[in-house]
Amino acid sequence: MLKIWGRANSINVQKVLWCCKELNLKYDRVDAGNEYGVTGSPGYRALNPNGLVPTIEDGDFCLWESNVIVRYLAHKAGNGRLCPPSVQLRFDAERWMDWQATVFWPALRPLFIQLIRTPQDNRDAAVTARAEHLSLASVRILDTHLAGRAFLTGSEFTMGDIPAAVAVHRWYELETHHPDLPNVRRWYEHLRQRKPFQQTVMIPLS
Ligand SMILES: N[C@@H](CCC(=O)N[C@@H](CS)C(=O)NCC(=O)O)C(=O)O
Repeated sequence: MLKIWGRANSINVQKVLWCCKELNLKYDRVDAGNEYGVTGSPGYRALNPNGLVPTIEDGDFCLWESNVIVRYLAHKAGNGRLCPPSVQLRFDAERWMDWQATVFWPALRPLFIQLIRTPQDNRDAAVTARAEHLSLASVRILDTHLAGRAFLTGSEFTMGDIPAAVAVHRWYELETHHPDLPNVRRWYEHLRQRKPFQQTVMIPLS
């Protein structure tokens, strides 16, 4: 059976868990990372030299990098769901996955670290303000793109929605200014109705 290493509260693990639930893939998840440790052990480092989560083992095959794991599972088990058969739609989805990893999450992560992981007295107002500004700029990009589209690549839910949506969930959960962004809100509210999203992403931030 597919083995997933990583704590369930990690944004990057959640992408993989959500994808598995969408595809009805069974898996064994092993807690690893932060308070669970494990990731520093020689055995884990042999699987993932970064010492980060998630990592998967699919039989003899080991893979890390959350968005690549989502791509792999969608391609392998999706039968055209999640990973679109159309080359252009597929790379459209991949573009949003890379954008989440290289633009949106680097903007939002400092805000998450400040507001969730840093005691109030130790917070840095300048870091928070900059992260609020940059995060909102990313969410506005999504809002503009989602005008007239149900999902990021068009009418179908794909793997391209997964990374952006886990980050948008965090943005809405954080105590920050949430201006009215009707297209993002509609897309997010739809995703909140999906059971796999409820089961894997809609848990308290920690
Ligand atoms: N680019 C990597 C980043 C992985 C990453 O930063 N994982 C975080 C959790 S979200 C981690 O392992 N943090 C240290 C820990 O949990 O011990 C991916 O997308 O998989």
